[in-house]
Amino acid sequence: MGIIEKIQQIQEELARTQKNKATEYHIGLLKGKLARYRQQLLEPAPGSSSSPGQGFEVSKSGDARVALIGFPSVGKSSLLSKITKTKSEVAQYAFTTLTSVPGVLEYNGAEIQILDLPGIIQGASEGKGRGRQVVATAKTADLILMVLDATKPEEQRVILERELEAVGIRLNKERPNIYLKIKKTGGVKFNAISPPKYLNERLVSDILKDYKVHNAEVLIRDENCTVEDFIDIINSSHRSYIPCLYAYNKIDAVSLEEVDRIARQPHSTVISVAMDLGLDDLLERIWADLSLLRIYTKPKGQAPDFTEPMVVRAAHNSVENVCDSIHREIKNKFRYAMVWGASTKHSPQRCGLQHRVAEGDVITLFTKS
Ligand SMILES: Nc1nc2c(ncn2[C@@H]2O[C@H](COP(=O)(O)OP(=O)(O)OP(=O)(O)O)[C@@H](O)[C@H]2O)c(=O)[nH]1
Ligand SMILES: [Mg+2]
Repeated sequence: MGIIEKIQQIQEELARTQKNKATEYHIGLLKGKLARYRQQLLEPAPGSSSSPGQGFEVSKSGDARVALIGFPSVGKSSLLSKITKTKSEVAQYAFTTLTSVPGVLEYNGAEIQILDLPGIIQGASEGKGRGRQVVATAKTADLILMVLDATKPEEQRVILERELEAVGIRLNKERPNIYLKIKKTGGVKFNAISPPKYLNERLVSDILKDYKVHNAEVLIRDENCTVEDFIDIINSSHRSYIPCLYAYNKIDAVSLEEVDRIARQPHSTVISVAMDLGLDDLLERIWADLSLLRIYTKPKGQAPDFTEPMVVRAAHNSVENVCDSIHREIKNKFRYAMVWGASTKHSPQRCGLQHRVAEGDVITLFTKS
């Protein structure tokens, strides 16, 4: 039996099995197996040198990358052509775009790479169309901008979410708070900070066994962690936690009430590329979801240049990160930094490499000559 048949078999069994306390354990094991086969499916066949993204990957540039993911003809290329200087072919028929087309969005002094991609459909993650390459590229993005047709909003969103999930992308979700360390001996040691609602020692050990892990330390730090969360932790090298913004395009084609309803959904924004509606708001939302900070460097004895910010990620905002984004060698010569702004108690404040900067801070680096 091939992997696809095995996957189908498990999916059928999951569909037939009623969810209740008695079947919880069995369902958990099935889910673990399913994730393992899905992973095998995504790995290139032994002997073939091609990775799923090959011949497709555009090199990363700028301060961040946003991938446009959506069904054919929802207006991805129209959007790229509108918000960047790049022109990507637009047409009425499906599958107009056949490869990835990068453009640059200049915003708040940052350069944000926007990747227009071919449309994807149900089955993309299993290799339909250029789906495999598209979802593999999506995995490299700092933000997924899911472009949806406002005339069929839910149906497209649910299918695309499922396709991205299938390749290990987790949208708008934090990495589950579970500690797992695989060991050489000692069996499975199971601990939890408070009694987990959906996990127990037997289930966790048996899922691990299916992955041929017999010795490990497991600590469930959050009682709400699910079986899916635990499976994600086992497969953590194949999981990407990426923020996602849903952009509903073509609102010129639906009623005001419908626009209002869609706009209230979480992580959602409504636009009409054709009618130029909602685009400023969209850019603001992209910026916010990327969590970028603007830092201004001030040469000693001169005024800072507020026209040219340095852009750093909110998650990597130490003075050391600032040094690294200027030059690889700088931190070796680092003595201290003077920082003005929201991150300091008084301005200026003398700071070390570990200090974390905030949006709008001004910084001067003092180095050994
Ligand atoms: N009514 C309406 N039509 C739009 C809007 N934006 C784009 N379109 C039309 O939708 C069609 C498809 O646009 P594209 O930008 O090529 O769509 P795509 O998502 O890039 O499609 P693929 O490359 O095939 O995946 C074109 O005829 C556009 O003119 C909009 O806001 N409103
Ligand atoms: Mg296109």
